[in-house]
Amino acid sequence: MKMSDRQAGICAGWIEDASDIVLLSGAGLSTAAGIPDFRGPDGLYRRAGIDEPESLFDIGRFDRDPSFFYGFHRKFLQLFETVGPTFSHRFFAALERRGKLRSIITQNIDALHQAAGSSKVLEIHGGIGSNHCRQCGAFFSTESLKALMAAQTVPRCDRCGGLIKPDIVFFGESVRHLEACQESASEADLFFVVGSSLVVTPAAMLPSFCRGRIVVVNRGDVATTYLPKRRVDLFVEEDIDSFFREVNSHLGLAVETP
Ligand code: CNA
Repeated sequence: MKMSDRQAGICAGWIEDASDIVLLSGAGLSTAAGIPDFRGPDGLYRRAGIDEPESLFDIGRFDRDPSFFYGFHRKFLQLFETVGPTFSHRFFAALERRGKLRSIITQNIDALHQAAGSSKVLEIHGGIGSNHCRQCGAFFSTESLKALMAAQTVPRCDRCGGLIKPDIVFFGESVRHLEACQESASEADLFFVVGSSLVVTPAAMLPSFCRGRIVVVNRGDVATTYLPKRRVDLFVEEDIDSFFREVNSHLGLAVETP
């Protein structure tokens, strides 16, 4: 029997026992949907030749030179025209329907958990679904932002000429829902970290609030600064969708097909 099959059996047993499951998801959960991650071997930064990923999402840099960010965001939004939730997004939505899930804390900005049917989602880094003018605060849907981007290199507010920014949390801005995320993590009896290198704080600190079991599913380096290896009950270095398909072969949840 493969090690990951044995781990899937153990994990399924823990899910059966649990009633307050929390998921902390990262970019690795969405790579199978076709959205590259930031730090994996085929990640977005490496592809774009960007050595310092933080510079792309640095709020000071954005205000000084928004064309740097928008050059990237244009390509990023194009990606979203063709993507949909993965098996694992749909698996966690099925856990919510089963009444097992306390919350999903996602570092992702792609709204694929909601597209899969999850409602208990805390977007700690915001999302691409809404945008606001930095000057007058006017709201812009992603569709209206795209229309402005079609005509301008850097989209400007049609009321005041201010700079429009997607509601993604940039480095230098405060994260969202931090208190609710910490509370969820502290009440979890089973905490999953899935597809995250755990290098971005404060999200990387959240597992340390958990008093229950911790399962990490990630193929690639996971920082141990805030989550020491000894604190992880199960470390699965396997493809995320393959692993949760195997877990579900034990649980038999009705995972909706897209
Ligand atoms: P990260 O630092 O890019 O780490 C992702 C991890 O997932 C890496 O260790 C990969 O090796 C691993 N991984 C990738 N694919 C798989 C797979 N199929 N099976 C197993 N492991 C896999 O991403 P984090 O989320 O930790 O970093 C935090 C940033 C990245 C957040 O602020 C996100 O907003 C941001 N981000 C989000 C998206 C998105 O919304 N989909 C995409 C790219 C980056």
